[in-house]
Amino acid sequence: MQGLLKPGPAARIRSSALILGALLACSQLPVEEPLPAPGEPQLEPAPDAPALDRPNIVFVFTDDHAPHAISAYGSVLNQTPNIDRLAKEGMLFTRTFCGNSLCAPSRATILTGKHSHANGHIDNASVFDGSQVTFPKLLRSAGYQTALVGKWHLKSAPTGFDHWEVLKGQGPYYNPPIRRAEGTEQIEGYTTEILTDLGLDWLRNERDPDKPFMLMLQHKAPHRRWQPGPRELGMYDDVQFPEPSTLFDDYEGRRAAGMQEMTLRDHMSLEYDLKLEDPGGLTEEQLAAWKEIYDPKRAEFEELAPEGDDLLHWKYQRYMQDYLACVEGVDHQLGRVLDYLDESGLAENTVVIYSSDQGFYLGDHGWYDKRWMYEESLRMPFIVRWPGHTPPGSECAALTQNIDFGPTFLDLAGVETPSAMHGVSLKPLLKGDQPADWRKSIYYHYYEYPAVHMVNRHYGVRTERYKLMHFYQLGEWELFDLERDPHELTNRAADPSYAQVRASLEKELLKLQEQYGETDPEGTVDRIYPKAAGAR
Ligand SMILES: [Ca+2]
Repeated sequence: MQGLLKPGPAARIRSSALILGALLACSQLPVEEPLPAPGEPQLEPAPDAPALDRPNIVFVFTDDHAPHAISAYGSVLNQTPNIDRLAKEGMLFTRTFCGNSLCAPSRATILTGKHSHANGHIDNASVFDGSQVTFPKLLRSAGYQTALVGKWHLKSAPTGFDHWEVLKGQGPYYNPPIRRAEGTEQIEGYTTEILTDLGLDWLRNERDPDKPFMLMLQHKAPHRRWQPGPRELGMYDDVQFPEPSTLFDDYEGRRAAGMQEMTLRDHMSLEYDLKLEDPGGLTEEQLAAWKEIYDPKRAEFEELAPEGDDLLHWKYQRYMQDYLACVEGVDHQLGRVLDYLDESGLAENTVVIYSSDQGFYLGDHGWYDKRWMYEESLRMPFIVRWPGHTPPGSECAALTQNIDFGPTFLDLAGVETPSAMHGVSLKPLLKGDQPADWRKSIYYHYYEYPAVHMVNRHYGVRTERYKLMHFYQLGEWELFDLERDPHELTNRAADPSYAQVRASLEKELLKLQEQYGETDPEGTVDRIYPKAAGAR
């Protein structure tokens, strides 16, 4: 079944006028009024806002996929041909950052266009307040069909979607229970492939072809515990990966960094993370395929019995084999989505985005996981293909954040962004124009402490060149000159030659906290969890 009409040359010439018309029409929508709950009839698009000219949006979103494991971002570890294809045909953002490097908070920020303290979802223990204004709700009110497939992770039932089917919690890599409004169904197979099947099935068979659509296809992979699919099992077994230069970091001058519990050396589990034990939940057939690959690895480990630095070298290689095989699964499945868009004729009027909720440590600083404002976990991959608009193969280095995703999707649909959202539309950037008054810094705040991995709470500011972080529970400041010290190994906070830089960054940080309304940053946790204050 054909979806949206493929506009011919004449239609394309008219499209900008129609988009403007749609924008004017939609800008009159009273966005603060109650929005339809799931299942309720949605508003019809205004008569002068022809649905066929508004672009569809396909948001392919993964979990914990660091940009430095994407070849378009210069990975020295792996190839990601399908993500690279998107970059070749669209725009790759080199400075897109999360505001709080954690799974659920990043998702809540994307939905609401607000930093964590304002949407209330400051950590993974939070329950998302689904009554908030979100970009899917606004798109739905403007006549878009909205669908969510995959990892949700926000505990409360999804709101703002015509169609949703999500993993329960984190979801497993194999045989996932899929939660829908009408109940839960377990589907046999590999989760990355199943979610893609479900997303494609909705595109092919379930949506209304007369309306524009927005699909969020959100994978579990490559989240911990990194279980490759049948197609990718063992694919990197003969590869020796280059180690990051900071694998043996001693955290000198960075007290908080020395206090965490997320090193490959001491905290990555041989049994759970590196599969010296078989994972549960596999069918007989899946387990047989698994054991064929992993039993020899176990035998090799027992024979080598590595210790000390040798064990760290061994762990890094095993970690990368599994993590990158999960990435390969994601990349392969993205290829299926891109192929379908081509075959169906939808590609021409569909904006495709590839992103992930935050970056990740791939042995950098000796770590796995995320949470820190250091570069590897602060960065998000963000690649956008908007046919006829994004210059193919282009790069954008403007400072951008996950608060901007929602406003951008709204703008693409001609819907006005509510002023309460912190983010701004990236549409001018997508067309190759950077406004002269574009932001000069981004804000960050991580709250989940004490908790797994024991990363202290911190907030901070990053400009194009510098980063200032405040670990306020420790009274510690860190300042990095990213131009001279891209791996953030030398803390300049107390360096007199950086005193002026620090003063200016402190001022910028205060400015951002005022702008975003986090005027009591050290009290945010107590405000959001008044009863648990002190216990968290
Ligand atoms: Ca994540």
